[in-house]
Amino acid sequence: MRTIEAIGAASCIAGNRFGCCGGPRMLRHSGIVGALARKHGLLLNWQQVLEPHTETDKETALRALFHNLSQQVQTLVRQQRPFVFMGGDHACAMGVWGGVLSAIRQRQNLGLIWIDAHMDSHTFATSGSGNIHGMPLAALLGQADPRLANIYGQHPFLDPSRLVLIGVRSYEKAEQQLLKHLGVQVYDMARIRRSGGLGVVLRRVLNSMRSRCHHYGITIDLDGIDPRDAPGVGVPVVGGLSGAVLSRTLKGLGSDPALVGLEISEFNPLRDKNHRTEQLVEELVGSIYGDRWR
Ligand SMILES: [Mn+2]
Repeated sequence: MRTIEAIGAASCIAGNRFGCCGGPRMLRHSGIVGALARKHGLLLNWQQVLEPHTETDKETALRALFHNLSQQVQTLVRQQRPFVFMGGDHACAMGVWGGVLSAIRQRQNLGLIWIDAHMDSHTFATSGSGNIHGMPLAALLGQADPRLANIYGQHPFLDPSRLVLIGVRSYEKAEQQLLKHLGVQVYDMARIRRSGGLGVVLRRVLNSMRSRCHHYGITIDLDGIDPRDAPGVGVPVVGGLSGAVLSRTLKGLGSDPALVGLEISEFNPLRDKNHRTEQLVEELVGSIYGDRWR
């Protein structure tokens, strides 16, 4: 049996729909707990699940939440304890990966695999909706406008050459231009098909991470996966990644000491169908960190 640190943030105030704050509760209290132990040999050691203080204004609440989240993450990374973080909406990535970057303090050494239907690279200046969960990558890359930079806080920035997006199929011109300008690798669905499929692409990206980075992390926005496999998300987009191929390809990755942690975001239990998304979360966490992968 293996034990992994679990952290969570029940925060959905940066999105356009409420419901994804139920994610951590699900992973902590549902049948997943038993299934992870029984089927995958995995126990989750839960830390306190954070919540935003919504009596203040939203941006102040998020800044404080991400600061606290970053502190939790930094402690784990410094102690070399790999973690699974359960969101919450994807804005939480600012606290999670900002925390990892603060802990390792060598920005050139962190690689990040960003699985998502969207580019999440807006700022307040370019976003039509103002939804902050569409902005975490701009902040992590050091491309924020002053309002967004204030939410991100004093964290170091991600090196764009060590970031790879996979599963992208819904974005706006300003986001695409920003990532292109920075030279970020983007595997949209067409490029994934041209390159031999998700399994081939993921293995190639993982090999590149291992050879070029001392540490790397994975963030899975569940909307990157096809809505047939993961219907329980806030912003579903058809034509996405196969949940089965994703969990099969990531199997056993948790035994790689270079993997600092895993973020799973945007799970909305209220929109799930027949527990499909819930089971996929179990499969992903179990196959990455469980001990039954040989
Ligand atoms: Mn996202």
